Amino acid sequence: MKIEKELRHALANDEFDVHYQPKFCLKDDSLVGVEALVRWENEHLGKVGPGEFIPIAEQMGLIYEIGECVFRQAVGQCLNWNQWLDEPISVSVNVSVLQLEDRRFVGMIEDAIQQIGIPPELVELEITESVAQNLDENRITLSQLKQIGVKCSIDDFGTGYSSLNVLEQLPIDTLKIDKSFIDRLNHRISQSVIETIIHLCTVLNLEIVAEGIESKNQADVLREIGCNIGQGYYFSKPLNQRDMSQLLRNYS
Ligand code: G
Ligand code: G
Ligand code: NA
Repeated sequence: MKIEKELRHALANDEFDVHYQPKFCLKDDSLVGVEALVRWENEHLGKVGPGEFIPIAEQMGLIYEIGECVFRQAVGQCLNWNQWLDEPISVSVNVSVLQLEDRRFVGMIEDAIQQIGIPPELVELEITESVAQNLDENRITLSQLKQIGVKCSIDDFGTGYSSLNVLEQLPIDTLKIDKSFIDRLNHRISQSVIETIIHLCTVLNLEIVAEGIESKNQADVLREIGCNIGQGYYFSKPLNQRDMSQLLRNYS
């Protein structure tokens, strides 16, 4: 009950912040992009993680507005970084399927990108596999987003109930392999599963991002089997805006 009560005023009180976790090219260790992750700090509740409050915001019908706030903040910040970086970096923003299925969503993304003035190809939307539950409708929405020029990725791939056919049936650009696969990389069979996914993505012309890399060994194995991009605590945990700016300064 308490979270509900505080959540209702959190947007108006400007209580949401965005942290950023960098993504690296596994071949040359360059920083290629950042994933935006919402953070909430409330004066009565303290810090509440997105795993806890996002499902409640979804139930309360607040996720659309919170998502727009996070999107504008993250995309604006990414443009700012790109104005002084030598090599462009992309920003990816997590999107709940409920946001995607809101009829205002595509228009909001288009307006925000135009108003902020970021090249749309630097923006990616991360959507979970549950997007496949409403395949026909969501395929149309993803096509409209593609028209705008933003990229779309399937997040936490391999954890949901979708089958491989979503990969060919949805107009997506990137597949993010879930941490649970990376955790089991030292097992021969798990490694074969990832190799097969990578092979499939190559055929389908999809970029691959490995999530939750925690050791050098995992990064080495992934590089060897052809995964190009990775993120995880081995490289960096999510950082607040100031620390992310500092990290970028050290890289440029
Ligand atoms: O950052 P953390 O590990 O606490 O994130 C927990 C979960 O919350 C992750 O699955 C992540 O994708 C999700 N999440 C983080 N930020 C956002 C956001 O801005 N929007 C949505 N819909 N989910 C988010
Ligand atoms: O579901 P999604 O992939 O969006 O979840 C992202 C969350 O996963 C981030 O909030 C981050 O805190 C967490 N995360 C990122 N990298 C690692 C990692 O290497 N190990 C663990 N345990 N969690 C991670
Ligand atoms: Na994500």
